[in-house]
Amino acid sequence: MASMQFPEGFLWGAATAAYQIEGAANEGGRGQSIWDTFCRQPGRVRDGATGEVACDHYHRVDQDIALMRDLGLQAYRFSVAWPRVYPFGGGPLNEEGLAFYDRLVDGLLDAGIDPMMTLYHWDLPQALQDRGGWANRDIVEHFETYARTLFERFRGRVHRWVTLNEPLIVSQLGHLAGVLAPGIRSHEVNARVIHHLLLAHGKAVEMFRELDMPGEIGITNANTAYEPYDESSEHLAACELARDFDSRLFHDPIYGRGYPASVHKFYAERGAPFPIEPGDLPTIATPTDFLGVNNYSRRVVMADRRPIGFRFAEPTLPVQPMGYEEAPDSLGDFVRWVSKEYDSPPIYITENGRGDEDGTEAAMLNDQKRIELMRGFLAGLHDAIESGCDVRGYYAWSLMDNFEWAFGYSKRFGLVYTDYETLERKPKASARFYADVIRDNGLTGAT
Ligand code: GCO
Repeated sequence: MASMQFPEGFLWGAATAAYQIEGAANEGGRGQSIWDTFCRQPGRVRDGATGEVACDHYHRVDQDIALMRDLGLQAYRFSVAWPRVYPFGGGPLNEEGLAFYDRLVDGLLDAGIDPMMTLYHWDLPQALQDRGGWANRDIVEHFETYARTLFERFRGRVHRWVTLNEPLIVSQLGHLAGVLAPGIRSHEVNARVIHHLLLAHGKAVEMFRELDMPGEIGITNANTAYEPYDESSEHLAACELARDFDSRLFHDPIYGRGYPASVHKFYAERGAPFPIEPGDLPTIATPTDFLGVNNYSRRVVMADRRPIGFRFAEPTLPVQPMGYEEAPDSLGDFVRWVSKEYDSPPIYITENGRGDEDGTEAAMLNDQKRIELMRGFLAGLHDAIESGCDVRGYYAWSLMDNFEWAFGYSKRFGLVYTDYETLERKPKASARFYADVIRDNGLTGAT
């Protein structure tokens, strides 16, 4: 393979999220989150798994930072558990929770690793859910209080901030399909959730500016690269519709275009219009500094009259344990699409990777399929950058195997293997591959 050098200063990192790795769910003054509740409900999570221990990162933070340093990571994306900071959502602040993140951030800085902090990666305090959660407009104010606390505390130490992780998944899978916490299935609730997520994001960005925070702020969206089944006008139109309901729903409002007309109409027709109040859309469109892009795969889209006007074609590429097509081009393709659609925003790839079905330790450690797919993703990303897309960094999902939400511990996304009995961490073949990528700032013949 020809050598593929990434731009100078390109940032190489890995990502995790609080509920997926921290454990210590009942320690340090942490309150309950909607994920603690969801995991306790029979049948919600595979094998009845919970995040109570997870990777026990809460107790092993120093060791995990040393691991990152050994891999040569330049950056690390993590999320803060809202219920560690405000155990009841609003109300009293838990200093012990903040102290944990002090230790993490200071440890990263000492190790020369750039911290990227995500404010919300799905673990809403249960106390707020009890008052309607994201469907209740009051949540926006609680989110502002929480964001302000973190901005003030970590000002000057954290330079890259992500407001929300994947609001599309929070809404669609949490409030429409009901397969993730809080497990609700309602168009009416979902329309409210979508709007309040976006509004909370916008308010946090406004506050970041008001506080004159040093650094950068953006949002991380979930993305699929959509391809039309063929170039016929009906399939092309169906593909655009899929993009409306998925990509444009959480990008258009942020880039000042309001909600896509097709999605607006869909919810209005179901008696569930977006609860937009005067001033909301400009707040949501407060300019950000970068766009966080998560991408794992693609979908081929066909026209279909029911229910919305499109459906997904049967996979033609090999299918991974997560059900995703093994589609190495999807990352570069999506980056090209989003760059063209929204006038080339600066981008960080905030997640990208591959999940294995749990198996023997030896098989998990020799993760050649992950290496092969990462190589393909990175080659496609390199092409997109060569063609002018402004991509500034890449965070692999994930640093280590962890709690994969409703799949429990049955799927392994880590560069590092987690032994859930001993909690020992062991770098996989992909960790060594990735360490070489970082050292060489790209793919060389050797990697
Ligand atoms: C997401 C979440 C991660 C997942 C990862 C693998 O993108 O869904 O941010 O928490 O673990 O994507 O499915």
